[in-house]
Amino acid sequence: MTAPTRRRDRLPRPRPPAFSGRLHDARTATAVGRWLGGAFAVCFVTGLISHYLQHPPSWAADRLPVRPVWGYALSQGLHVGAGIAALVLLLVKLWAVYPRLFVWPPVRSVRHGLERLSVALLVAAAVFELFSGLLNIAEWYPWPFSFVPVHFAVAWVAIGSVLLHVAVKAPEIRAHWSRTSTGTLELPAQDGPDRRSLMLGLGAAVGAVTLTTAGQSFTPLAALDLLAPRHPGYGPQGLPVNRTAAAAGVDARTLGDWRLEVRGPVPYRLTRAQLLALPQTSARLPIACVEGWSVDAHWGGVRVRDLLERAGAPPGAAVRVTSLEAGGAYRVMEMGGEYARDPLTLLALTLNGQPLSPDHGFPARIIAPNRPGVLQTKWVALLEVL
Ligand SMILES: Nc1nc2c(c(=O)[nH]1)N[C@H]1C(S)=C(S)[C@@H](COP(=O)(O)O)O[C@H]1N2
Ligand SMILES: [Mo]
Repeated sequence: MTAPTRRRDRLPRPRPPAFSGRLHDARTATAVGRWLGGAFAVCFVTGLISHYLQHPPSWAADRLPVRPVWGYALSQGLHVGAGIAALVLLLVKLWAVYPRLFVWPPVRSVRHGLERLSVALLVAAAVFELFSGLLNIAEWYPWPFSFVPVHFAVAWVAIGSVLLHVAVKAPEIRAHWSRTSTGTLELPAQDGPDRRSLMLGLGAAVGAVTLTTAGQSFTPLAALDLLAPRHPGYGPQGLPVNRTAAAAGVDARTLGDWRLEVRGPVPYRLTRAQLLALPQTSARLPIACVEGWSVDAHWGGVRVRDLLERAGAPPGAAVRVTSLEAGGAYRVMEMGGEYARDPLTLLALTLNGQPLSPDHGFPARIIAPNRPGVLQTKWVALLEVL
């Protein structure tokens, strides 16, 4: 038997890892990076849509687009879908470029140092955006800050550092964009079976996570919806619920003898029976949650514009809606004139032909076209003409 000490003597001395594998080259980084960049662009644009529909600047508040009715459902489905695909793409991209983390010396010049710093910022912002978004769709908030403003702020850091990265890497991206170009800057860039397998594997992984999650907002794929936290058909009356009546503290005691109160030039109050006696409208509209699930449903109730007119509101007036709920971020909601006067914007009393269940907002809730789910206020107590 050889003594362990002697064996160690014969081994070569450890050297820093040498990465000569072709898959860690600029061609792979470009091939994966452009998909990742595309996914980030989709996330950023749809994120802005979501933000400005929820927090419009005052000049736009009365002019938000109310059609197509499914616009927000599509936008939010793309946001979450592209984010989930980007998780896979980001992991492969980081794997492709990680040898660069070991370059020696770590900083060669001021320019090189700045470039590495910008990459560190890019990676940190991208990882934060994708993982915080993933935990948000799972409704898990293991952090001390409020998700929405931080996710929104870091999105600007992420998109800014993506643009900077693309600008800095433009020569390499150009050289390696097409499969046939030979990379003059680094390793030869012809594709071999290895890179093709990597890209095929990546495509298959992205396809698999997309197919098994898209069903939460794209109902034709509901049967494949295995990995998404939501399933379109699960929940009371066939519709998911984010905040239950119990969680919102709405029960028989809070309801008491409920009446809808409408404040305006001619204030009034109506019982549910009186509301049901008014002209009823039905509409097929989606609930499109910011967490990426959407479900179409048949809603029945009274047009908000009829209720506002009865209160003597001028045409096109905006309205503030307050829920019975005692607290919570979605207790009070404002609705611009474009929504308030839309014939499809309802104070809904029924869902799929049945009275609203407590979890869907009994006795009455708001449903409006092309609007984020967070603004579809449940357990409505008060409408105020603004
Ligand atoms: N008062 C009140 N309304 C609310 C909420 C809430 O927390 N409180 N949650 C909103 C959110 S985030 C969504 S997605 C929809 C979901 O409606 P549903 O539970 O009927 O599916 O209700 C919205 N209305
Ligand atoms: Mo939501």
